[in-house]
Amino acid sequence: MAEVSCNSADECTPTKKTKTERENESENSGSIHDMEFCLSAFSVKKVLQYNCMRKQIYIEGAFKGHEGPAVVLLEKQNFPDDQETLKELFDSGTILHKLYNNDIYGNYECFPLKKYNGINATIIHPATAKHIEKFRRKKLYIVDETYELYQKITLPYIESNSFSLEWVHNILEHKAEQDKVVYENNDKKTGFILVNDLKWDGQPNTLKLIALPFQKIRCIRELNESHLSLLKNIKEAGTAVIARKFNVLASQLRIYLHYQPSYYYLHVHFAYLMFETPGIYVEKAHLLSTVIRNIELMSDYYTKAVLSYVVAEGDGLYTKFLEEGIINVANSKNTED
Ligand code: G7M
Repeated sequence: MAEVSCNSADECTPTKKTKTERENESENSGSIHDMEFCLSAFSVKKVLQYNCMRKQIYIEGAFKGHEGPAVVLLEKQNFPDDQETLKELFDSGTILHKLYNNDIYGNYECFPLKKYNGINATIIHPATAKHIEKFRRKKLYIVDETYELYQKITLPYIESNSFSLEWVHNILEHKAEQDKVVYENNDKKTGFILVNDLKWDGQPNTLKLIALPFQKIRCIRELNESHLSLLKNIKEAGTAVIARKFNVLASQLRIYLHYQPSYYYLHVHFAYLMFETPGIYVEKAHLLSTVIRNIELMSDYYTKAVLSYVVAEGDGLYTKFLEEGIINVANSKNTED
């Protein structure tokens, strides 16, 4: 991609030139990616999402002279961690401004060399309404689901709206991803397949696998004493094979189930403990060891427990809980618009 550097709209020759060329034409309807442009042509309409943990901002706006909305995602880059590059980061060209100090603690603002100041920019243009909706930060609501609510609202909803489980059946029936299978035990009651998670890039520090049982169970709400041997086998055989093949100890693994999951075919996640993968929050992840212990203490634990989870504004389950008055937004103050 050609580098376009400009400090102000006036300095931005590539855009001016293309604009001049088009002066007698109607506003351009093609994508900006087909020509040179600079960010000063972007006017901000709305911040769709701001994530301070990931250091990301999603902005909706438009490029002057280009038809249609655009979405710009800006994301701060990771720090280099190899010795050679770090040497350059601590270079005399790096500017340090002291903000304050107290005793042995000092707070500084630091401006590294330009090449370490980069921001990743993803630009979608022309963006569709679907893109804008996808990136718009939705309001989240906690639902404390009792077993009665599960039967009345959640179960009918998931029975009619779930994602297809074709990919799960393909793995269990050896029709797909066989090269990604790490372990298989085909006992009907306690057997399972351990397979690389679709999202795993194969790097040891992001290790992520999933165990798919041969027994068909929808989700943790259905678990009881009869499933203990299966759950224990998944834990023991899964950790043993991961230690053998990937040299990761059982004590370095986060082993959990999701409620609500994306796919209603019970599966167990095995992820490297130091990898903070999405979906490990308290309102979603249930540690396998806790699930096993809960059932040992009370066989029908999961038909008695309140399971809390998050629904996002506009989701199918959100709408159902709203209709039933379980989520009440009547007096909610809009804090983000
Ligand atoms: O949120 P939930 O617990 O349902 O997570 C499902 C997991 O299955 C995610 O971690 C996905 O990355 C993973 N996954 C989804 N699909 C469609 C596939 C697939 O086709 N193959 C494999 N190996 N993993 C998948």
